[in-house]
Amino acid sequence: MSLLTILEFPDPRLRRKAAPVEQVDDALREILDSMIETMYHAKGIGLAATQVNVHKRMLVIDVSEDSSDPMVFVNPEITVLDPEPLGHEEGCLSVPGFYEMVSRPRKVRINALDRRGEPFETEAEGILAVCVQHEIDHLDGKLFVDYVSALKRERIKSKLEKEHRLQKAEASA
Ligand code: GNR
Ligand code: NI
Repeated sequence: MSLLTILEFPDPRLRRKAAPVEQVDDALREILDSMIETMYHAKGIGLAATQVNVHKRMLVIDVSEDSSDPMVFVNPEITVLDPEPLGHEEGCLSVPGFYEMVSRPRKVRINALDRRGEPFETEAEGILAVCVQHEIDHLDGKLFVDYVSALKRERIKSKLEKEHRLQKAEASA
């Protein structure tokens, strides 16, 4: 297991569309375990492979209080069970320091493969529904800032670009 680097907006690699996983093998499980470690280290409740520059359809989530319930979803598909929009303040490890209200369907069914490659199905509401939709967006190259106004998005982009310039300058000093 190892800590992976999380890409940050507006990195164009966050816009790539992830390809379906063909085989759930030890090499894939190794990446999934590193993703779980990286998610806990960054204090996130979810992480999509796209965010660590792996362009495969898989994600990890842990919405438990005590980081005791890591969930793995490979090739996830969602079906909306209740389209009634639920607004939730969202953040993203790829957009550090910014939080915005996003509305999404409040209840979904998730079909996916588990870490053994076995299909499973589960229903999600509340923060799990929010998070799984946020993560699947990542696999499609979409970010929560795409749901806010262009003006807000541009402001966030400028601030993060400035931060990245400062980080680069510090690193080379
Ligand atoms: O850690 C995270 N918290 C969060 C809060 C509200 C809505 C979505 C999220 S996901 C985010 C981690 C992340 O960026 N996953 O892609
Ligand atoms: Ni995110």
